[in-house]
Amino acid sequence: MKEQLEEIRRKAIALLDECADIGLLDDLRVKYLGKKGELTAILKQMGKLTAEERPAMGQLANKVRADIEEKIAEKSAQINEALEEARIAAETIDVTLPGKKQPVGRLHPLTKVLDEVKDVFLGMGFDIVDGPEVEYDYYNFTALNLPPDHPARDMQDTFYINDNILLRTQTSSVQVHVMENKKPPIRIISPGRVYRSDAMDATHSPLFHQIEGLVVDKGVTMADLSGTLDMLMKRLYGEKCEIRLRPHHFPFTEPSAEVDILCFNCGGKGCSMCKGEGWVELLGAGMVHPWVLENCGIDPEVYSGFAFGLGLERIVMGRYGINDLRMFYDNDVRFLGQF
Ligand code: 2NM
Repeated sequence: MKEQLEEIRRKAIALLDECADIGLLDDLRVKYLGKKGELTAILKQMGKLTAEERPAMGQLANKVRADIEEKIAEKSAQINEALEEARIAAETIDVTLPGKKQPVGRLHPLTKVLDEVKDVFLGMGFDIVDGPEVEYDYYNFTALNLPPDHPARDMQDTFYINDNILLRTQTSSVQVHVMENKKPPIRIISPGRVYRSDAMDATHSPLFHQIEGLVVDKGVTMADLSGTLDMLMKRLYGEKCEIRLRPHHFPFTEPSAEVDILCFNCGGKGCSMCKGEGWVELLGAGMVHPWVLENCGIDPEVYSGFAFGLGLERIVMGRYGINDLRMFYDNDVRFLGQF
């Protein structure tokens, strides 16, 4: 038995010495010291010994167990230390290396110019109002004095969801909601996405952005409209910018006007940009039609208002000399990075 015990110690220590893996170390612990291990198996045979032999053999068995345990502890410490060293080595950062360049994003040109326009109107005491892009036919057309047979309602131009629900074609619908729900004075702009059933090309897109404005109060006149737009254009295009109103027709305003600005390229002399005109058409405007006010529960005998609508894309294209609308929606960073 003495030989058996010493053989176990010799083999165990030899194997442990070679061991470099924490899982293997545990396997060895079980193999030698576990309940079904080799040492336990020997100890079970102690009963066969004489009473004289037993104490010495017991002592030896305990010594063998202690030696193996000590070796396991020593090996375990060694292996853990090596693991820790490897981990630290793997995590080492060379702080002297140059950093990785993080590309910085920027605002989309449409967002940039819209922010400027919002600033101008906030400065004049306007509120900025949002509304639904999916709208009832009533708010998009009927309340705005577009009778059921009006050509602008044609299926060709409008995305209909069903007979009386559609994707808004203008943000005037938002202004109808505001006039229904709020008593004058009203001073708002409603910027946002609008939808028209057009094929995409350099100057058309089924989705684009409008900024519509509305002022309703006692004694509002065409002079207020003209002054407001003049201020907007001077802020957007510089102090030298001038506007001009030409008579036009819209169903929702009376009188109505198209608004031009003095060509910022040639200053009015006539060039390729303004096609020799000296003026560039930029937006539509007018005095809110009395029937529209009435539709919204505002008494046209007491109140009057002006309204205007401008296309954001067109302003941005003019500002930066962009000649293809599609570039706004391509998400090409070579384009977007220029603004
Ligand atoms: C335009 C041109 C002229 C307009 C009218 C209204 C409302 F709701 F007050 F009737 N909002 N916007 C309007 C007027 C829009 O876009 C070219």
